[in-house]
Amino acid sequence: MASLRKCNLFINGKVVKPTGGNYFVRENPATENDFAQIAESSKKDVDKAVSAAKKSFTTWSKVTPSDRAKVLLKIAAVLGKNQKSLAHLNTLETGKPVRESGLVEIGGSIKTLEHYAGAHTQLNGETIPVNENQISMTLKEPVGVVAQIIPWNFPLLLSFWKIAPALVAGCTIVLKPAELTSCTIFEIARLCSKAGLPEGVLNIVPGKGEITGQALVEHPGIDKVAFTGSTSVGKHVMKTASDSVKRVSLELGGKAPCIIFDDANLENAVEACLRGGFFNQGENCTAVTKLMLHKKIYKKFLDMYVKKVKRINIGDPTKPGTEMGAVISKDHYDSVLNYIAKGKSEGAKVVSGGSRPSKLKKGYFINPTVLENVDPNATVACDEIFGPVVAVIPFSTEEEAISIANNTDYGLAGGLWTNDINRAMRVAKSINAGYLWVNTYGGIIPQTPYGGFKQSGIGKELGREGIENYLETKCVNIYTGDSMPKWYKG
Ligand code: TAP
Repeated sequence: MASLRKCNLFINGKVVKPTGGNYFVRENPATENDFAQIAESSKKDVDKAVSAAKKSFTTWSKVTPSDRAKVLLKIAAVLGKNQKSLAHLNTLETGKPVRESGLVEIGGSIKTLEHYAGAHTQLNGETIPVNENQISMTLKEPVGVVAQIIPWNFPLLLSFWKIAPALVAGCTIVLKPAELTSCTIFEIARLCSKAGLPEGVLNIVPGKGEITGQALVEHPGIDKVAFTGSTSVGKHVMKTASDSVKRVSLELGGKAPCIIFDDANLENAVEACLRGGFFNQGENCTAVTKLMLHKKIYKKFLDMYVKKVKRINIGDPTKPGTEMGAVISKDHYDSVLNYIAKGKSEGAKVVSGGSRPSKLKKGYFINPTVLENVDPNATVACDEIFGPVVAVIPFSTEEEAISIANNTDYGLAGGLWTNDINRAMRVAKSINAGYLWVNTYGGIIPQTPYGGFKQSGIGKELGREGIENYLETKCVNIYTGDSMPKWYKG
């Protein structure tokens, strides 16, 4: 135990031990070796973190937006300086290839910080012409102390999608990382302090969802909850937050369709759908999991695709050349393999993968898996598997494609490939999801608003909308007339 990395709490600018003294052990999913001890924050710890955030709100909310932006840029610079070591740590706790940790988790976090530093100029309200004796104006005010709850698939990037806009808006934060991936964000909190973030502005409380997360969502000192995670936990969070009418934004699960029409550029589509399906081991809420192929190009596309899927280099995620790593945990590994078995039992044919790679004896590795001829109502076509499993579904007409794409309670993301611009617009308007790609797939950039329809969530992150999550709009009405019109006669 003594040699394990220790991940504690970060409250009021200081590293703090959990009040109950409890830790749980996290293993490295690629080696199955114990890797870190993670603090279990109690209700008392959550109280302390919320008090620190509340106290610092009185000063941070008054710092000018341009000075807040300077701090964001300093944090971005510190992340850049430590990119290599942070990427390594991120890979140890997630199992993802270090290339993805560096480029996407750390690189994407830096871009998000830089984008929101620029957004400090967008905190303006407006003036509204009412009548000659009244000026009405809106003021944009920080919402207050926010709870941010993060899943394990992109522990850093998804943290900064929330941290950056909240900070520039003037909010203070208590963040709960996923219990499986708390180490990198804990390191970052320390780096943020070094970069000049005042104490108490960003507090980190690692721990279990049902204890630490629950205490945070219930806490009367929290003004807003920003949650990313599964739809089932999201529903519970929304119910809990309703007791005190906390503001809530939810980024939840997905089951993204990607439709390839018969006039598409197949080479490009194959390339993008590879990344779309297997990037981050498929542990990605926008992963292409319903790959829908027009019957005319079904065989040609599938042959090209499967050939490339089989060449994906899976293995030790700390090596720079590795293209796919391990899934997050033993439980998740079992769940993904169960879905593959279910797919087979419901009639799908495995044309690639389907099991762990024989060359890898330890670690939660699953070969990139393609299931073909999947019925649109089969379990693997409807449930979010959240692993390296792509269900291939044939279709004949545009109407049929749209109907299969929308045959889900989710509505997060999707893609379509065609060289017919009219069809592209028609289909894009018909897909009931919040974030679409046409003739490309994947890559969510901070300038664009991202969020789900239906049971994939409420609200948007990123873009201009992302900052609105952390602002209240106050309307101030000023009377400028000389005498007050009479309402009563007397
Ligand atoms: P969840 O199991 O829902 O966990 C998400 C977070 O909620 C974790 O930090 C978890 O804590 C915490 N939590 C659990 N119970 C809670 C409670 N009662 N009160 C407050 N917080 C609680 O999701 P996951 O397995 O980590 O992540 C995978 C899911 O996230 C997938 O459905 C995926 O689609 C979704 N996701 C969505 C997006 C967007 S942007 N839409 C992005 C990434 C992932 P512990 O883990 O510590 O228990």
